[in-house]
Amino acid sequence: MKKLFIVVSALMLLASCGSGKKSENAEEETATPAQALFAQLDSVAKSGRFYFGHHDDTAYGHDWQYVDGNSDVKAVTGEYPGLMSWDLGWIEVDSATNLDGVPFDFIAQEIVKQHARGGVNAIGWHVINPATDTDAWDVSASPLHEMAADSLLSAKMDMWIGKTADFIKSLKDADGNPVPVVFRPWHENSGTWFWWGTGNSTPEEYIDLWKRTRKVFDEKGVDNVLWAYSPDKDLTREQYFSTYPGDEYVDILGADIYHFGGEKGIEEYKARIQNELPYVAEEAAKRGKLAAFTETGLEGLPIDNWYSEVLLPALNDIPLAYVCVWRNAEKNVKPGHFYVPYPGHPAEADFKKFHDSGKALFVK
Ligand code: BMA
Repeated sequence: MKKLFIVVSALMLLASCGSGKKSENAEEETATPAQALFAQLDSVAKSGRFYFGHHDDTAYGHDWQYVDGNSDVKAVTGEYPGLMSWDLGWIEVDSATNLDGVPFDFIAQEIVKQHARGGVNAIGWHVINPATDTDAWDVSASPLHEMAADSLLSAKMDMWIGKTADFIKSLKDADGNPVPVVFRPWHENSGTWFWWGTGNSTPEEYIDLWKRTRKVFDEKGVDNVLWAYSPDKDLTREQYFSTYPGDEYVDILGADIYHFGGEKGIEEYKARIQNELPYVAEEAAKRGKLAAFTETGLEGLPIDNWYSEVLLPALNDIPLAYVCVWRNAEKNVKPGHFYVPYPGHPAEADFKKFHDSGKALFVK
């Protein structure tokens, strides 16, 4: 779905849409790729539907890896997910593959293919701790406490951010036009498990990290990005906004909320959604932004009708641009770590029902 030349509405231009550049002539304007993606997501959310998303969808599945055109979602429903999510972790150290073994050139190709199908791509980044060079989960050192005063660390961070910026900027369709993507850095910061999260950064340091990220992207002229902010679960509105970078830095207000505890955890999961996503959607609307359920899922799908009887009712018509579940790791690599059913799994029929509900968008 190419929307490079669509006329955008004045309302849409109220949003910062990636580059923060606003139009003087809002009525008759050629949309930037980021604005076109914003409009695409906005119209879906306003129609009461959402793009269904799946992480690493075409890279590997429950019992396959790197088979051209394969997708567990497609194997079950006949269509690819409307949104594909990818991760740039390890691009910062010039690795050819990301932290889960997915080659960056494969990710770039799949992003272009998904865009050509009329689908959407979202990019996250599990960044290595720059103080220890280990991984994103290493909270033994808190580089953000040092960043402002440590010019070497600061330069290293900027260089790493620059590598993600270069990758995103390089995404072009077959005609050489930029492919717009959702970029969702510094996610789940309200949790304590990442080095940029609570306990390892003050709200000011976290917000400075967003400003730093944006500055590097802007200096490199990257404008094919919608920026997504996505803290975790169990947050009051005040807590959610205590680390919010600001309307000029964010296009999509998200939240990561998983279902834990199988059958017994259903009510807790629904309550967690109802406690957070309605105000996220309300604030997004008020600010001219989009809302999204940026990460969710039930690992191993022990509830056969989870998609139509737990997830869908829990969303309860909250206007969301997309709802993204996590990856289907290959069974020999990480057994039981999957979030959509594969052919033969007992949740298959229900996932088809979810697909046919008309609420969740998939692409051919
Ligand atoms: C986690 C798990 C890990 C993976 C990480 C980053 O939720 O899926 O196996 O390495 O995300 O993708």
